[in-house]
Amino acid sequence: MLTLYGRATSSNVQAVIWAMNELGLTFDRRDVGGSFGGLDTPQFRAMNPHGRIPVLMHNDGLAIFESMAILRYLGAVFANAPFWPADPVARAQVDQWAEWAKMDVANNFTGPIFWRVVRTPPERHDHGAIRAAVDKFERELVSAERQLSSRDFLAGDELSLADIPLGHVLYRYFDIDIERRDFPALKAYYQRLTQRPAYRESVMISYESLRNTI
Ligand SMILES: N[C@@H](CCC(=O)N[C@@H](CS)C(=O)NCC(=O)O)C(=O)O
Repeated sequence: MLTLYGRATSSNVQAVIWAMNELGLTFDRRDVGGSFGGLDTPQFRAMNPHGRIPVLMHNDGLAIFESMAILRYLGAVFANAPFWPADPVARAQVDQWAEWAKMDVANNFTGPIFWRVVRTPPERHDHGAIRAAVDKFERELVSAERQLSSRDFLAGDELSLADIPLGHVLYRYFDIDIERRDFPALKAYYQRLTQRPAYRESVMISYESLRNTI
């Protein structure tokens, strides 16, 4: 049995929900974090000492925190190539893009851009900081644009674990009120993602409850 702890509006939770839906897994989800609270209880801290979501509980015994660790665990237990190949060389080719997408794409979006544009009230917007953050983020997207010019997905022609940390931030990137550079291959990739039921139901959900909350 799989139980996921985390509110559905958390981008890191969405990454895990999207992967589980792509893999056709059945799971329960408990709303914690944000306005639901519950991250400071001894029970939650026993699962994640950092008090953050997502946390995945497998078979009421194993609790895993950190979204990328959870994704790799799900890949190892429930998937194979092309999502998460067993062969170490093929897996490394997926993993190098997954690591880059989390560290250099997702981490340069959520706090630096989404929090500043959506979670911060407009009268406190720091337009210079927002522009600098978007420029930095888009410098990373240049690599994605180049990679996606010759294949349908980040690490090949089919969806893999590498697409999760890149793809889950794109809905908000393309939806929020900012000026964006033109990335034709990335835009076409995003359109392909929006055709996937798992992406629509896990990632393309309202973030209005997060507006002006910091
Ligand atoms: N590196 C962690 C980051 C986890 C994280 O920052 N989670 C946020 C939500 S996206 C959180 O727990 N925020 C507190 C809250 O929602 O109350 C991961 O990828 O899982």
